[in-house]
Amino acid sequence: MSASAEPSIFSRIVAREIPATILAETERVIAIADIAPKAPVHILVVPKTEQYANVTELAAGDPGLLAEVVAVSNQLAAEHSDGDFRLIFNSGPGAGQTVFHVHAHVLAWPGG
Ligand code: IU
Repeated sequence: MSASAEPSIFSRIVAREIPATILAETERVIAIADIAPKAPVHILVVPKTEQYANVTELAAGDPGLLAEVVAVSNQLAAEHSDGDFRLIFNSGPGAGQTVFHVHAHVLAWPGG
């Protein structure tokens, strides 16, 4: 858990405490449809641990887990679009980060 006492929104989704459209799940990662999509395909790929607030912490603390996030993102872009995708990690409130449990935004535009 992060410094805050409450589990993050994503931890609550992992625990099935609140609903989400789950598109993929591994032992360490979950992927959900973003509730406010910014592209025709907008998927969040989230490490199940909320130990890392942002991608810099994740890269430093568990590079293998970051690699798994990228691999799952690639697989989902192939399944839900044509394989091309944009991968975004908002890092910090000034960059638009609102959930401080690291997550990748996979954005894709099927058919270009
Ligand atoms: P951000 O990078 O921290 O701003 O991304 C948070 C994302 O989580 C944002 O795109 C929201 O639409 C999305 N989201 C969600 O999919 N389900 C939720 O219950 C909540 C936020 I709260």
